[in-house]
Amino acid sequence: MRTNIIGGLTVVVLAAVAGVATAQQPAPARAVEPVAREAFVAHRVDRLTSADANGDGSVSADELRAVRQARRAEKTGSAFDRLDTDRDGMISRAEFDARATARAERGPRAHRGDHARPARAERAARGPVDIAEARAKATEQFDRLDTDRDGVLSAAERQAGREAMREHRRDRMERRAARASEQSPQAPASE
Ligand SMILES: [Ca+2]
Ligand SMILES: [Ca+2]
Repeated sequence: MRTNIIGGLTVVVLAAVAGVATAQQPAPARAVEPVAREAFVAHRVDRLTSADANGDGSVSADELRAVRQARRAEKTGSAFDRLDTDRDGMISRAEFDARATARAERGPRAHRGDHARPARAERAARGPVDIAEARAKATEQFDRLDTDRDGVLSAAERQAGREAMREHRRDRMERRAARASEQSPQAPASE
């Protein structure tokens, strides 16, 4: 009996050590790989093509909703798996508390819902997404980023594109926040 307990403890300690070891490993910086035009466009269009359940060349609001629901179900599944650390298919009080403690230690998370909602409404108002149009847009975007016109986005060209995109997104969010505070002066200022 006693050896059993000690054996169990050893397993717990080993698991904890393993957990710490994985947690402490720095996330590898995502390497920016060069990408050819075809792969670049495919990357942007493939998701639309797979969302186009009835194959009519466009992604309707319903099709988009179905994809979103599937993604949400997947996320819920992985959230459960994260909690169920001993993988027995149940979340014990201890597993639940461990997660809550970890979350409390990380501090409050910035609320993102306010930014996500207008984007979704805007998208819905635009109607179904035409896949051919999306392909043309992606090609156009590639050509804009491919500043040396060799048909391949080098790491530097991609990096420059990312920075421009980040800048653009920040501008848009600031404009949106400004608009929101005009509409409801009581709303808490978002950064
Ligand atoms: Ca469709
Ligand atoms: Ca290039």
